[in-house]
Amino acid sequence: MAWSRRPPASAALLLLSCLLCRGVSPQRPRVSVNEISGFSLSPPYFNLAEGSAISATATCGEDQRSRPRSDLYCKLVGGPAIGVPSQTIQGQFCDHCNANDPDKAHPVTNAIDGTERWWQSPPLSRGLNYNEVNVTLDLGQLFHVAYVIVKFANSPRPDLWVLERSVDHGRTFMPWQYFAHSKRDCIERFGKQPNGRIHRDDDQICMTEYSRIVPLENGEIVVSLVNGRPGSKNFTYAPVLQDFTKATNIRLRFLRTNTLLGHLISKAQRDPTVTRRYYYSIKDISVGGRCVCHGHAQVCGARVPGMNQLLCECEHNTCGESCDRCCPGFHQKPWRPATANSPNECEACQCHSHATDCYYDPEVERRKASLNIYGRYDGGGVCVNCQHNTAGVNCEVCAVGFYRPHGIPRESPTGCIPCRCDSRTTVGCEMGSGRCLCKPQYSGDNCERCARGYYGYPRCILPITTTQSPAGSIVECDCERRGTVPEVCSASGHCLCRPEVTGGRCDRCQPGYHYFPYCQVRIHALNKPISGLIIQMVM
Ligand SMILES: [Ca+2]
Repeated sequence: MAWSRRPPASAALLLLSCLLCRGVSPQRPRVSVNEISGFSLSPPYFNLAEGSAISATATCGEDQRSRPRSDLYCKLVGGPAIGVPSQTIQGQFCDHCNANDPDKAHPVTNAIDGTERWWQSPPLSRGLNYNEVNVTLDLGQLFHVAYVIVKFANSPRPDLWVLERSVDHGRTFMPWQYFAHSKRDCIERFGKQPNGRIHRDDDQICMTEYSRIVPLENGEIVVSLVNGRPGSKNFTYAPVLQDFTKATNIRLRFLRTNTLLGHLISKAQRDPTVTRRYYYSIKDISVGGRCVCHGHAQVCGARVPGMNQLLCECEHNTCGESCDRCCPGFHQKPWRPATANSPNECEACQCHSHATDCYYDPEVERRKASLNIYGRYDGGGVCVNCQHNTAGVNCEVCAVGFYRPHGIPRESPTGCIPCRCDSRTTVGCEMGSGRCLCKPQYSGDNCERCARGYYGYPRCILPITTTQSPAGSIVECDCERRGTVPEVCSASGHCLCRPEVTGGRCDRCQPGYHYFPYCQVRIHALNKPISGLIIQMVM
């Protein structure tokens, strides 16, 4: 994993040193320098390719079902001065790929093995469809990628291809950068101006300089995804660039091999002596990147035993593999990435030692209904699963049926004790005093009688239905409640009407009053064209 195990290419070192040089003198070691930008923390860069899984859609010496086969290929130009005769055909240096022979196998894992061995695609003599071959790196988790360096082997660099990324573990891919030999291809194939200036952090550019035929072997392509972009000097303030550099998978989507005489390919494309010289080969892929920790970790590398995964060592009370959420119990404020100006720490909720977790509710914050650990109503933390018979946003009150006597601190785990009230007539009791709190239909110190307007203790119902009462002992009355005074009816069962209402059930207006249940004196309706119907009362 460390650079020291496998020294990177000179270009990689140069890029890496540029990435790390901010605030670091050139004499300092170039490895494992954690970047701290103000309050924002970042883990060091390393070569992500070494720990990734790699696959190719086609490989020389293997058929489409990965069974060994023999494929003849030749180098594009030149032959060995001293060559084995069988390897020279018409002056060309030729050889076979075969997955069965360790010396002639070119599996795609060779592209990240740190040795001189290389991956090779089937020559086009096996089929022109092998112009289109994908090599995909599965990084296993989300990383920020700063650069990709591809070193080719015994073939030129590709003529036409796209570097792509996925942020959803390979379900979908999007372009990162386009490469074409001709400017015309940039426009016609990709709809991009060739070698255009980068204006935005997420511009997908098309470059022509990396598709030249020379060098014929051992060419390199260096793709910097951070340097040269507007946000590169201020990465922690550049959310677009942060998003642009994220990837879980990287795909090299090759579309056309380079050819020595590109304009003759159409004539020669059926000629195997020509097309067996056209293929892709990759000696090494390096991917400079680091964990996505959102500014909340300086270290990323703690591997979960048995799992090929790197984890941010999150600080600032953040949790998750990329410190992308607040830890349980720290949701007083919403999660935010750290910036140079503020660590944006996750803040503990005030649950008075009665809960271990909480969630953030913006509506609670707006109402200033959540107390923070500093005693201020700031933030929107809502405690969940309050213990010890407590309840409330901050577990600050006792649950229904319990009360906390005067003088007992909120934090006391035994502070909330049961009310001494009849649950049939009460809704609990008062905090502090323990005095019983009656349900609406009851009143009295011990809720031992009906409230005003209710009848028939202990049922204490509203008098809304008419029943014949043979004994006359239970008084219920049938009144139109919109027309009565709050008491509804008298003890003898007569409906008590509002002054402007009449009728046995108080269900109509007195003479001279209109529109039950409003029963106004008189109403003029004026139809105005703009404001619509306006009702004007004339008293
Ligand atoms: Ca290699």
